[in-house]
Amino acid sequence: MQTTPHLLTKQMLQTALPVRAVDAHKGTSGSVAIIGGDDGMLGAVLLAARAALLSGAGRIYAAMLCETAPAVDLLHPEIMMRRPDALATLAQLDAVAIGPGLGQSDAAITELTFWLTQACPLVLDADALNLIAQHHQLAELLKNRRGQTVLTPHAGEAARLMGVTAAAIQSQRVESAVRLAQSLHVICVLKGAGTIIAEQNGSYCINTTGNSALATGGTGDVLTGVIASLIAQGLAPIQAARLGVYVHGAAADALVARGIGPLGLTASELVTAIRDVLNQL
Ligand code: NPW
Ligand code: AMP
Ligand code: MG
Repeated sequence: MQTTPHLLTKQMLQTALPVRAVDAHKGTSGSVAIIGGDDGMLGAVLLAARAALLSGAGRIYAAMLCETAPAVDLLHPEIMMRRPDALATLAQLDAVAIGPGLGQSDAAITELTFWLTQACPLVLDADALNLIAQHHQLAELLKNRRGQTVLTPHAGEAARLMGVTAAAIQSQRVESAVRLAQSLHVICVLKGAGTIIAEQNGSYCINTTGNSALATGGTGDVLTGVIASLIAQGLAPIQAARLGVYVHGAAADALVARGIGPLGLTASELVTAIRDVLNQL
């Protein structure tokens, strides 16, 4: 493990932005799918999908497990709603995020199992992490994936994955993130104040943006959508994780500077602010 922490700064990211060529078309801007949304948690998928859209991906698909999933996102009809099983037949998905509001049903396990065996880059969040913590066979599939994987646990989810308490994770954040990256063969984004992005080789960096206005429902789902969108636009997963975490925090900082928060900042407002930050970086 490196001995000096690398603080994640703007200068480290300016050379790693998605490039939109003059002759770009939606196909070259990347296709991304977000999967989750069991009963009562449809908003998690909508937030992630909207974040993917406003972060620049060309085609965004959203799939919800809930039987009564809406046919369209009326705020963002750009997003293409699909039944989860219909995603499997799509010709090309450049990144898939699974977990926001996914729940822990048998259908959720079936979905996760399928995507863990696919080669496309994956972002795993929320209930996908809870399922992996509970089912040994899912953890084995994850370790043996062909494609790259980004995990985005908060301290509670990291604790479940490692079989320890959230307090233990918080007292050893860098070590926990690196250990998860190494044991599960992933890039680990350990969220919270000073989010850590750790790699399998023991390298890590610590984010310098963000504030406690982010301590509200849905902000983690937004981060998942941003990272998946950046991967779909061609960034290496490690660059997408770093840039995604940085702009997510910077957007919250910009909102608070405008008096939107620390109290009452919403995940939806964060999505729009992330677009501003990405275009101004
Ligand atoms: P305590 O007791 O609160 O201190 P869960 P979740 C513990 C979806 N959502 N950061 C914490 O302890 C998500 O996508 C849907 C965070 C508690 O025991 C998931 O699928 C929304 N937690 C699902 O809901 C908006 C910490 O962990 C537990 C912690 C559940 O996700 C909301 C909380 O984690 C949400 O995103 C820390 N630093 N330390 C929607 N609009 O549809 C300890 N904990 O049980 O995984 O719950 O994160 O809300
Ligand atoms: P989740 O717990 O999955 O909803 O994710 C919450 C998001 O908000 C993550 O990106 C966290 O890093 C961020 N966040 C929550 N609380 C804080 C805090 N006190 N300071 C900075 N970032 C935070
Ligand atoms: Mg979350």
